[in-house]
Amino acid sequence: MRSCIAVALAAASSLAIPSPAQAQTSAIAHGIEVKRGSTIMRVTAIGDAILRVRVAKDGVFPEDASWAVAADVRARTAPVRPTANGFATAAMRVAVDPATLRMTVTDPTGQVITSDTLDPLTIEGKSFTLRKAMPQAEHYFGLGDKTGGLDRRGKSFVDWNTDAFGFSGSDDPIYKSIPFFIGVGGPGGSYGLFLDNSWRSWFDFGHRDANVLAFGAHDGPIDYYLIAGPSTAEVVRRYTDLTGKAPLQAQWALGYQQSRYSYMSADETKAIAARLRSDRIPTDVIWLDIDFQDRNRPFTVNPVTFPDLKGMVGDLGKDGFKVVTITDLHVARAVNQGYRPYDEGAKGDHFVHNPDGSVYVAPVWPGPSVFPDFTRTATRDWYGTLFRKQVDDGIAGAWNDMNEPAIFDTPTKTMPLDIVHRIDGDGFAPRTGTHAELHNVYGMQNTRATYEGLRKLQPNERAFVMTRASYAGGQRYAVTWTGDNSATWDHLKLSVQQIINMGLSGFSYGAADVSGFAGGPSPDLLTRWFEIGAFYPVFRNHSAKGMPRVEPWVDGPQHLAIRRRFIEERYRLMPYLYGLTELNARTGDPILRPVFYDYPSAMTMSCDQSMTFTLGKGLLVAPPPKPESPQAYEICLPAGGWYDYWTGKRAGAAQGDVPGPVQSASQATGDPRTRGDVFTAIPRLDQLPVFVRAGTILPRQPLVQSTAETPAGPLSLDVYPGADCRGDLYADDGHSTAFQSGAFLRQTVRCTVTPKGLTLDFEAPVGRYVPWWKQFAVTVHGWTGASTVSVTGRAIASAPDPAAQTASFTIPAPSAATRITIARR
Ligand code: NBV
Repeated sequence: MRSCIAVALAAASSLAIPSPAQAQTSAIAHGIEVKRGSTIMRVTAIGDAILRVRVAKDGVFPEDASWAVAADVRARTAPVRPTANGFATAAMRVAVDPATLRMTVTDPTGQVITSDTLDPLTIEGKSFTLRKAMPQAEHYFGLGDKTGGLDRRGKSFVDWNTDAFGFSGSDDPIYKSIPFFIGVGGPGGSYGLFLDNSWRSWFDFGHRDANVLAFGAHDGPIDYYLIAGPSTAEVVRRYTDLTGKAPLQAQWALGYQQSRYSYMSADETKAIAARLRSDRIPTDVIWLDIDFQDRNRPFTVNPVTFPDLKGMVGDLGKDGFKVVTITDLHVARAVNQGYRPYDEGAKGDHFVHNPDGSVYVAPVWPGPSVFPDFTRTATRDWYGTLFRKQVDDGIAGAWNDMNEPAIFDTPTKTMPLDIVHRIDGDGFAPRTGTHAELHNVYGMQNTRATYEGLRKLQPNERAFVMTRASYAGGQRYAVTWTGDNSATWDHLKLSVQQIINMGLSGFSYGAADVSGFAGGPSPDLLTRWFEIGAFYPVFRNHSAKGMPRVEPWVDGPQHLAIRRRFIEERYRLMPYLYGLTELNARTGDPILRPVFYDYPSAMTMSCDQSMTFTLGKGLLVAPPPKPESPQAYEICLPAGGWYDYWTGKRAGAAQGDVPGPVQSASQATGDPRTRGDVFTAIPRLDQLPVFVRAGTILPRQPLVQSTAETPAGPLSLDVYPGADCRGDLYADDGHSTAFQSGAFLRQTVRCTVTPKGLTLDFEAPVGRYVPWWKQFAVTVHGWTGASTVSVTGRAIASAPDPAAQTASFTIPAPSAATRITIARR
């Protein structure tokens, strides 16, 4: 039952909303409802730190439905306590001025998390605009895959999935629509805002009006979520509680991946594979682009150029390669030609329609094509079955391209807005919707059909899908890449910024074509791209037809040696990387992150950090912010202490180490453990500065040529002493879903600096999976002098290396809680 908790006469009125005679606030279950004329605003708590805000423009709320937020999540609630003009949860206080609908959200101490402007809402016909204040100190991140640099402040963006071949660093919109951003640096800490609206939407971060953050959509529901932090990490974790975690990928998805538009024949594909192996370039995946198909028809294979796809895939599999093939969503309109996707689709009425009821036909790669109605459950289920042959042929994953959807020979590059889709499920009553409503979710539903189809066909295997277009929540189905970038230094930089922002927007498995898709990279650019790409969550080399070749060997042995060294390093880091993906699947923490994610103080450090990123909390990668320039640049290391990844020695002015490309220490004021550190680095093409947080225990493995190979020898554990010192080991079979029922191993290792040296505590492993490692090769960094190492009181041999400043020893992998002490002699 509703109780009226405040009634106010609307003395003041915004220009935008017609002034009502009366405005009224009522307490409802888990929130409040505010009526102002014919507008009703409902704010409810679906968690202590997550609010849902819905506005009925004309007194009637649209259906409670979402492509992004599952019904059971939308149904969540949190306890609230009514207040004079709103309510409070354990983490937020909400106040709404009934006269203007102006909402202010504060933390329990009264610090403003976010507040509306004085005229918070304008409704014009079917479109709406919402406005929030933009504190001076606040910066904005997220929005998925956008150009325009790391920080969104001062810029405006549109969400409308667009095939953007050759996009520039300022083109907008491009392929994806993720209407979610994070405000960082405001008085109440970081917060997130997700506008759950699939229509064409837009966000303006002080572009039009420097103090106003405005966003809106051309139609559709006013339905948004406010997510409190106060840390950025808490916002991202909560956002992925809301829209779903990315599922754990197979381990091979983390290996090096070789692609080209296109490897034209089985012979060429095998030759590429052979060269990768003979040149000792560790590789896991080879990709087949559209030319492996018969006349560009999805779900076919060219019988002349790929006469025995299954045989080829089997042979490559024996050599440790997986094969991923492209499957565009369009279906060739091949009437009476025995083409199953068309015949079945037409019979089952699975294609989208023109307003007059006829099937919509438009040109794409196969010529005249028809388009599955992916927003309809029955069509997704049918589409998923089409992957049976690929699965039988041993294809490891699917690549969904062109799913904005891209259409040829039309200025809009996509379907007309009045094309008719059918929708059902996800809270939607069965009904039709126009392309204007469903454009931005069409690609996501394409990946959903593919992912669910693959999961049904192989219920015990994880499913790998790569997509170009998507919408918020699409991370549940597919990994993604940034589309048709270009072989320029600007694009190399942009790729890092795109992947960072995608990771903050739920899409933790980001990739960009290494080399740039369009144009040919200089040898130096390609080498740098390999170096940085080796730290991307998904590492794929890909380039366009007619462009110069960009496989690792194309520029001769010196460049190849550098490129190979970085690919190898990625494989050594596989246990760490795989641990990060597993962490991501549980928490939503991105694999590749902005530095401020784990180190908020980095926001105020002086360096240009527009290309710096962390891989998990433990590794910080600092490429030159002007990657084409030979000029010296500054690297900021947040407080806490760091080691140089390559030399293993303490990095920092205070320690006097000047490792690797870091030529001179400068500007360090005070103790770097508390204030952070600034270095001057001189770029060298063969080196990339990488640092390890003091307090990291980094697992690494012996080199393999693919993840299919079992590493020979012990797992390395490099201990970099420091505060909160720990390492997390994770292993499972790398491909099946058995980990979900306990077939995994998780083991935490901690280290503590003691007056005599160090203790290393292995917790007992959890889970029933038996990993490949039998021993740990432990290296303690920053160690000088001889040491006595004992395992649960029993002395074992250790080897000090004064030059490297390490102490090393090897132990059997403990199967129970074990303490190791390392004492100075
Ligand atoms: O399938 C061909 C390409 C593909 O290689 C690329 O990665 C996609 O982004 N595809 C676009 C279609 C046409 C590109 C000009």
